[in-house]
Parts: sequence; C-alpha cells; structure tokens
Amino acid sequence: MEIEKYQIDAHNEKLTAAHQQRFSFAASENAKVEEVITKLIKFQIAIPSWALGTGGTRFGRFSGGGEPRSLEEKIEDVGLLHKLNQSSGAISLHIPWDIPTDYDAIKSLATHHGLRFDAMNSNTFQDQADQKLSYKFGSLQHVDKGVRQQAIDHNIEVIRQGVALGSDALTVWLADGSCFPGQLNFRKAFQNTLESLEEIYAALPDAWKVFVEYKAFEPNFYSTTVGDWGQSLLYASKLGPKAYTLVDLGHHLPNANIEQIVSLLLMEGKLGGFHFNDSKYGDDDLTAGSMKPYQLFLIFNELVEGMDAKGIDHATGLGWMIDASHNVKDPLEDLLQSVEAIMISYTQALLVDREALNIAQQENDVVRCQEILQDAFRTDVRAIVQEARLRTGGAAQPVQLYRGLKVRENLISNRGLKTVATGL
Ligand code: PSV
Ligand code: MN
Repeated sequence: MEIEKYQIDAHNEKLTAAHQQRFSFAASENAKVEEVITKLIKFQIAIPSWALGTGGTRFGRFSGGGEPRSLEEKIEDVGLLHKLNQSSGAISLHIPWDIPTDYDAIKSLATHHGLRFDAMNSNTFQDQADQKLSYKFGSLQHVDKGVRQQAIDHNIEVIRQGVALGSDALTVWLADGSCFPGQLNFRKAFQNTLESLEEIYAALPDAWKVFVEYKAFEPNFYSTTVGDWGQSLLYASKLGPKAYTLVDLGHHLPNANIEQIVSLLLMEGKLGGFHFNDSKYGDDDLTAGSMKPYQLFLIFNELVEGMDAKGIDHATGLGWMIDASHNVKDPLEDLLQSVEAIMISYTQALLVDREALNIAQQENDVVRCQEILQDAFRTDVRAIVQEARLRTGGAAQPVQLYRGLKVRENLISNRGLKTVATGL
C-alpha cells in the first residue's frame, strides 16, 4: 500500500485553520522558530526493521496482523511512516533477519520511498539453523577461538552487505556475559572481545564507523561483557577513531543519569549513536517519551548543548534510531508516536535559552537554572513540529490519517492476518 499526496492534502486542508492559529501563537512566543524548523526538517530518525512486527515477550506473542513478510514489505512500511511524518527517512537492518537477495532492487525500492540505510546490525546473540558453532556461551568473548572467528566473520559479512546497500556504520550489540559468578574470567572475556573487535574494526571501509552498544543485563544476568558506557568507551578508545559508543536508553541500571553519560561521551568525541525507547523497569522497549518525557528532554538538552559545543551537525553527526518493541499497540502507530515524542523533545531542547542558562550556572542560581530548563520543557511545541512536517509534505496528524486511511486494515487484507515479521 502507498499513501498518495492527494490523500495527505485532503487531510491537511481540514486541519489548516486550527493549525495556523496554534502555530502563529507558538511563533509569536519563540524568536528562534524558523531556525528550529530548519533543523527539524533535516532531523531524521531511523526505523529498525525488527520493530515493524509484534515483538512479544518470553511469555507469548499476540500478532497484530498484516506484519511485513519480507525485507521489501519492511521497507514499504517504513515508507508509509516517512510519507506521513517526513522524519523517518532511514531504515536499520538486522542480519541475518534482513539479507537482501537483489541489492539493486532493494536500493531502488528504498530510494523510491525516500529512505537510506542506517547502521547495519549484526546478530551473534542467536544461533541460526545453518550455523556450525553455538553462541550459547558467548560470541566475540568465547573461550574457543573457533566460535570467536565465526562471530568475527559474521560481522565482516554484515559490513560487506552494508557496503552493497550504501550504509556506513555497523552496530555491534553482544549478548555475551555470564549468568553465574565464577562462570567467566572477566579479564579474559574482555581481552577476547577486544581482539575480536579489532579484527572487525580492521575490516571497516574508510568512511565507516562501528558502534559498540552496551547493556547492563539480559540475556545474561550476572555479568555482561559490554555492560555499561565505561566498558563500551574502553573498547571504543582502544579500537580507534572509527569506533564509538552507542547509547540505548533501556540498557542502564535503574535511575542511571543518562543525560550525564551522554554529555561526557560527547565531550570525549565518542558518542556515535542512539537507540530511543522508554522503560519503567528494565529494557522495556516502550514508546519513546511514554514514561519519562522529562528525561528524554534532559537527554536532548545535553545532546544539543554538547553537539553545538563541538560544532557537530545535529542531523548527520550521530546515528539516530528507535529501538522499541510492540506487544499491545499497532507497531506503525507506536513508531509514529515515538518519532513525534523525539521531535518534541528535540524541539524543546532547541528552545532552551542557553545564554541565560550559562549565566545562571555561573552564578550558582539553582532556581533560575531549573526555571530555564522547565520553561522550555513546558512549552507546547507540537504546532512547531507539525509546521515542519507540513512544509515537507507530511500529514498534519499522522496517526489520525493512518487510521482514517485504514492502513492496518489494508495491510491485513494484502498480507493476511497471521503474518509474522522476521526478528524478535
Ligand atoms: C538488544 O537489547 C538491542 O537493544 C540491540 O540493539 C539489538 O540489536 C536489538 O535490541 C534488537 O534485538
Ligand atoms: Mn538497542
């Protein structure tokens, strides 16, 4: 299914008057509004190919119907999102879930939908049917060089596939670790992992980056070999200038100060990419901004401050991606909500009066500091985000139009009710 321009125009027309009123008010309140809109138009958030179907939990999975059955259909789904919000212009693939059969055809399908290929993700956390050696006790950390080599070769193969698609980054997330005290020699596990990553790093093409994603726990519950930002930064620093840390919001221990982590990684020039989601307890993979919108804003506040301090282009300097899972919502509606929440937080961070904040910080005026941040956070910026979307041909209200056009019903009638997307 494709959404046609006339359908978007008809939807927008009905909402124009109300929008104009809200936008004029927002513009009258914010002198920087045009500058902000230019940034919003450039800012694109990649959609993970594995989040287009129902995720499920270890207790079960309730299919929503009409899930994409192939890489082509996944690209079509991201195309639908991008058509509606004009802010999802990239897809991130996970190998071997998404191996293309015809690279040129896949590339031109993506181009047709206005999409580029974001970071490629390797998978050494599951065993595949045709795999010789098992990852039950780890992959790049494994005590057996044979297993490590198999995982290294897989990552190099993923780079090769990414090159064929025009991607320029590899994300390595390892489930490696241990479930019980004494199971693993931490130092040897780290050294094996580093040696393995060095081999992968050596295979990176010139303009490529590798992102080392950390996670505190799960599926290993005693130790994780890339368990936190410190360990990831150690690997990234030892590997070299093409290696960076990737922050997934759900991969921290409870109450971690993620905004401070982000600030310091940026200061060190080692923050490479982001996986957005939200959580209450662990790696819940919920819709971005659905639980802790203030935290999302504070993270963006540090991102904007840190990127500006280093002259980093907001849109292209880092890899921006959603990494969520959908158990009870329509995945496409959920992704539209996540993108909207991210754009709102980014806009609010752009509105922070940095000059005033610097002065207040310098004067230890704690009350004023809080007022400045919360003034931005409490600003209703939805009309500004909507204006940016409208100027690029998107829908005034993406979820509303998605429902109005009966997109899910259409997908179910084309693909069937009991389809299962590849992935988690
Ligand atoms: C692991 O929890 C993770 O966040 C990694 O990014 C994976 O690649 C992704 O989820 C999908 O399983
Ligand atoms: Mn992730």
